[in-house]
Amino acid sequence: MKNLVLGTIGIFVLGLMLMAGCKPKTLSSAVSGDAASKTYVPPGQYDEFYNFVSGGFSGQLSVYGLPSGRLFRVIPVFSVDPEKGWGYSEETKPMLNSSHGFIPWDDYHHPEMSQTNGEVDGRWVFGNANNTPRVARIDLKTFRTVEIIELPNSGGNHSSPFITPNTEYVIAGTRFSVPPDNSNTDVPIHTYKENFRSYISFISVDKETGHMDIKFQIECPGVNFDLSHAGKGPSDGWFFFSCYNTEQAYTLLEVNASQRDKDFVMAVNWKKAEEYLAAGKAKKVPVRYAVNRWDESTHSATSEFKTEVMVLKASELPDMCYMMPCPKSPHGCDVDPTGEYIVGSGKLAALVPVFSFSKMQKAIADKDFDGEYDGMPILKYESVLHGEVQKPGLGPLHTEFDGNGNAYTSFFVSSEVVKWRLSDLEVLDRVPTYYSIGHLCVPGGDSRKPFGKYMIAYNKITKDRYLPTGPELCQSAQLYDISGDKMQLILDFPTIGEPHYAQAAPAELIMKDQVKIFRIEDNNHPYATKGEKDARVVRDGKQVHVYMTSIRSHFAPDNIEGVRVGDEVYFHVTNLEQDWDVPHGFAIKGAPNGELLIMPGETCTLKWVPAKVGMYPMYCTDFCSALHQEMSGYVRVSPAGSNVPLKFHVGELAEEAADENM
Ligand code: K7E
Ligand code: CUA
Repeated sequence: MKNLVLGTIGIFVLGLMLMAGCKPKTLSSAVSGDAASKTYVPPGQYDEFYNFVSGGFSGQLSVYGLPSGRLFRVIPVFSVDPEKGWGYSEETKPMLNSSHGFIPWDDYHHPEMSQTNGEVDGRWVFGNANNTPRVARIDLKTFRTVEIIELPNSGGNHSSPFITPNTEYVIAGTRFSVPPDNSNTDVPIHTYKENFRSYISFISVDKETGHMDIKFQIECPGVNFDLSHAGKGPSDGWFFFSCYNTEQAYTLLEVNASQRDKDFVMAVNWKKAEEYLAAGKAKKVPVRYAVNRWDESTHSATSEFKTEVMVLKASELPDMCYMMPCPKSPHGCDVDPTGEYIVGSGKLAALVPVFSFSKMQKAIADKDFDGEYDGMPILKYESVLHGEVQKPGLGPLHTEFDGNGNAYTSFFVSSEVVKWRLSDLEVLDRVPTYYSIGHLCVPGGDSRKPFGKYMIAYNKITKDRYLPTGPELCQSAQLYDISGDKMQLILDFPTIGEPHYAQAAPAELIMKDQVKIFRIEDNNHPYATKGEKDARVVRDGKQVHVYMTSIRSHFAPDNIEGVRVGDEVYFHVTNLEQDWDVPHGFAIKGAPNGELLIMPGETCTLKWVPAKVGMYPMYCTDFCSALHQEMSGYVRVSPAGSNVPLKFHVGELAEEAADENM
């Protein structure tokens, strides 16, 4: 008992350190010498890299240039964005559907770019929703979220969305175990061991369309999967997951899930899992989850609900899952570019263990086991260990690689990045971060072929770094040049939301297939208006459909009368422009949602139910031309039951409209 109490106090102290992080004593900027020239990108010139940074609790993905740190775009993913009408226009609403209804927010932690042959291919960025478990796919042709798939049997989709070397699968491991969806979920929380399970979802990705589908899930005992990475090269066909709370605690986890000296990295042979699936070893389980897809031919999203999933049980199927002991409450789980080394980062460990894939294979062949965990063999720690990085720093979280045999590990508690060599585990260099770094990113740093050159630290705390902004301060990114032996801090810039993971890739790779306009001939939106002569207003009972066009610098129609209080008015606005960078916006007074921001050749719909009689100006919200301020119009709203006839026009003056019902 005494030991437990003392141990508990120790953990509390460490916990406090973890919470606060440590701030280096000196407050100097630590930027030296030629830093400015290394990050200066002259006006009019392009950056060398795109940097995709998750926004954490903002639910968004932000796009920066490196080395300048310039912000180019914020992409709504698990969020609504009135600036772009995302989640407000009728077309985008289905993207945020789930079995819990419309969910306008989530917590986005990990961007992961698609790969071909283990190399970043620049097609898609995936992302995880940590709260209501979902995985998103963002298309880098349009920088839009084009698919969101929900995950059944899951709680807290944190170990996600990491991918296999040919983007065969995106995987998603549950952080919070829960009773399976089709079981009795109304059970006492203290029955955790008996009733709670963790799941890993293998989401297949169609090579052509990118469409995601849950191919199968693996059911495991109730632990917390934290992070993961796929094997590559020799370890292709395997997946590695850090798991904490192997104590299976369900309350005061900071103490109760920190009891064991070692938790695990779980190694999953997914090729074996595929064999079991093909051999009919999976159980078909009833569930309900949403698959939301954006279709750029109709410029609209649809939601579909799926009702079953195939489940493989880890405890019942041999040779599929193995546990590698890993000190202590591991967070990051990173595989080096050769695929031989797997780095576990125990948040409470004073060292960084590096596992060897070839030793792991040998240990499996020799049945070099140390008991089992719920039916899964535990491999002997010494047998699978390549070695330990000694005295690296405090609170290791994540590791990235430069492709030259070096690893870079972030240390939250000691606020630093440590560079070490994979072969002999020697520490080569360390640099402070300002402050409390979480993830870090080297361009291509989790792929088979890192692009190297830079390392970016993503920091949780920025006290005293920038002009203060009240109680909440920004988080930050810091850019280091890693082309030499020593890491050099060259820039720091604030981020949107809280950055967790990030990815970066050379600009040419991302620029090559980008869409500039949508061809109006290819617009298959059911309410598209392809020329001004087709602009019209159609009443269908209480519904009023406005087939509207926009082109510099007017809407057609721009005068509408005969709308009544309580009508459901749908403005289907087609942007007729066929020029790059000429969106038009649309807004109407009193509309309780966002604007529309319509790209050239696209159709977007704003729904509006006028509640009061009145004259409602509408206008273009994007400064599109010299006569942008003229791009406006009126909708006259009459009382419910009024007999003002439905009328619409553009450019027609009173003397021409002699039959007017005034
Ligand atoms: Cu921020 Cu990857 Cu959610 Cu570590 S996690 S920091
Ligand atoms: Cu169109 Cu401003």
